[in-house]
Amino acid sequence: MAVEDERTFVMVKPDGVHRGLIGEIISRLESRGLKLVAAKFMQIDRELAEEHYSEHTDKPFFEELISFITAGPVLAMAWEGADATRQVRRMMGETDPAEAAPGTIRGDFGLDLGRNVIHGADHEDVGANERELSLFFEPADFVDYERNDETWLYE
Ligand code: D4T
Repeated sequence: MAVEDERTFVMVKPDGVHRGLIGEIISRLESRGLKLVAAKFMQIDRELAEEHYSEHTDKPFFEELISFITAGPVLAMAWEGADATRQVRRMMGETDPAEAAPGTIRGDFGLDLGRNVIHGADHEDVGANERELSLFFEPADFVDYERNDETWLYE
């Protein structure tokens, strides 16, 4: 069984939570074969938001981004699977929901760049997963188990 488990950080943003999309999003990731290994339903404070989005500090949309991500609860998660980071990004679609392909999460559930429902660590930024996972989780938060269907998910 070639399970090259890669662990990736995913978050349902406040718009996704308020719009009742948590179940839909988890369902898509689960059905794809990814494995949920940590989850935290929480309110992000300003300090964590600024740290999480530190790469955007100087961008004109930074303040709006911070107030949006702290405006309601989020569901922070860690998912594992082969090529997990890139596969989650593909399932999310383009950053701007208006450009995201139908069939992707943003393409099916969003219309506005500032309300794009979901975050996933950037697969082109090699340190992103480690950085973001450690911002939101302690090592003990990750649950080690095998999905019962792994034999049928991976050759
Ligand atoms: P996140 O980080 O939220 O998963 O989005 P992406 O990884 O797909 O995209 P990003 O880091 O470039 O943007 C972060 C966040 O900022 C919002 N945003 C972005 C915005 O409000 N206005 C903008 O012009 C841009 C580029 C949307 C996502």
